[in-house]
Amino acid sequence: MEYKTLGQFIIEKQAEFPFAKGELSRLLRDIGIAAKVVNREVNKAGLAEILGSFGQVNVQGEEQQKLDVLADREFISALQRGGECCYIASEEHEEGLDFSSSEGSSEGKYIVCIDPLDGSSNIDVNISIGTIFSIYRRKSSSGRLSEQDILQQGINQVAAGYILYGSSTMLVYTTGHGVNGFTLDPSIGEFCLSHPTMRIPENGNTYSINQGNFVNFPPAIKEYVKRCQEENLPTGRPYSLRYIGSLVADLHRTMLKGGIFMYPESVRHRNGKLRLMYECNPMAFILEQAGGKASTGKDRILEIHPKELHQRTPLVIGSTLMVDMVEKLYADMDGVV
Ligand code: P6P
Repeated sequence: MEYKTLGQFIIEKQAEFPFAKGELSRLLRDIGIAAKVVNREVNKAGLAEILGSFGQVNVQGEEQQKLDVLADREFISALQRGGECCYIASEEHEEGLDFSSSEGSSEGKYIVCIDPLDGSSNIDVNISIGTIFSIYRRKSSSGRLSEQDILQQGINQVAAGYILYGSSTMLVYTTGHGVNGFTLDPSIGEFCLSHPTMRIPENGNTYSINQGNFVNFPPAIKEYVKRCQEENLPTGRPYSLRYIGSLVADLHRTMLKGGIFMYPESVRHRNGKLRLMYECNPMAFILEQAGGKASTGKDRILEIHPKELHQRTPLVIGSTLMVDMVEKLYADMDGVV
C-alpha cells in the first residue's frame, strides 16, 4: 500500500517555504510524536486506572481528568524538548510557560497555544475528544517576550491543527497552504496522509448547537435555529441537528460533510464559552483554509485583537453560505431583543 507519513509530508512541503530552516517542520513533528503518546493513553483509558478526575481543578474551574493532565504534560515536554518553542499557552495553566528568559535560554521562535485535551468531560463516556493547537512566530527577534508577541490576532498564525481521538485517530493541520488530514496507522505507528487538500462544502444540511440553551440565545441565533427546524433545504430535505459536545469532533464532521457549528453568546456565557487563542483561532484558520468561514456572528474570528490569554468568544463556523445567513440575521436583527 502506497502511503505518505506525516514526517515525509512535512519535509516535502518544507521545500515550498524557500527560507525555511526546518524549525516549523520540527515543531510539527514534535506535536505529532506527542499526539501518538496521548493517543495511546486515551485508547487505554477504559482499561487502566487513569479514568476519573485527578482531584485538582484547572484554571477554568473544571475538574481535571487525569488524561487532561497527562496530555498537558506530554505536549509541553515534547515542545520543550524540541527547542523550537519559546512560549506555551495551555488551557490547563493560568499563566503561559515562558522559555524566553532574558538570559536567552531559548532560541525557539515559535509560540504555541494549545488545548491539550478538549472535551475531556466526554472521556468516561467514550466519546471522541481532541487536542487543538495554534502556532505563531514571535514578533520580537530575541530576549524576553512581550504581550505583543503572545496576544496576536489569528491572522498571524503560521500553523494550526487538531488531533481527533475517535474511531480512528486523525491529525489535521494547515500552514496556510490548504488543509491536510493524516490517519494514525497503529500497525506502523505513523500518521499517514488520508485526506489530502480537505475542503468544506459551501452549504450543508446539518446545524450543530446546544439546543438546551435556546432560551438564552441572541435573537439572530433563535431565528436561524427556528428556520432550520421549520424550513426544508432547497432539496426539500429537512435539516439535521448533530451535537456531540466535543468541539473537535463537531467541527471535523462539519468540515467533512458541510454544515454549521454555533456556540453563541448567551445570558449564561456573555462572550460565548469557547476560548479564542487555543480553540476558536486555530479552528477558524483551518476552516477558512478549507474554504469555510468563521465569525462571532458579526466579526471575523481571525481579526479579533486578543486582550487576554483565556478570553472567550462567540463562534459561528462552517459552510460559507450558512455562516453568511447567520451574519445577515445578526445584521438585520441588531438591536432586537
Ligand atoms: P456545552 C467541551 O467541554 C467544550 O469545551 C467543547 O469541546 C464543546 O464544543 C463545548 O465545550 C460544549 O459545551 O455547554 O454544550 O456542554
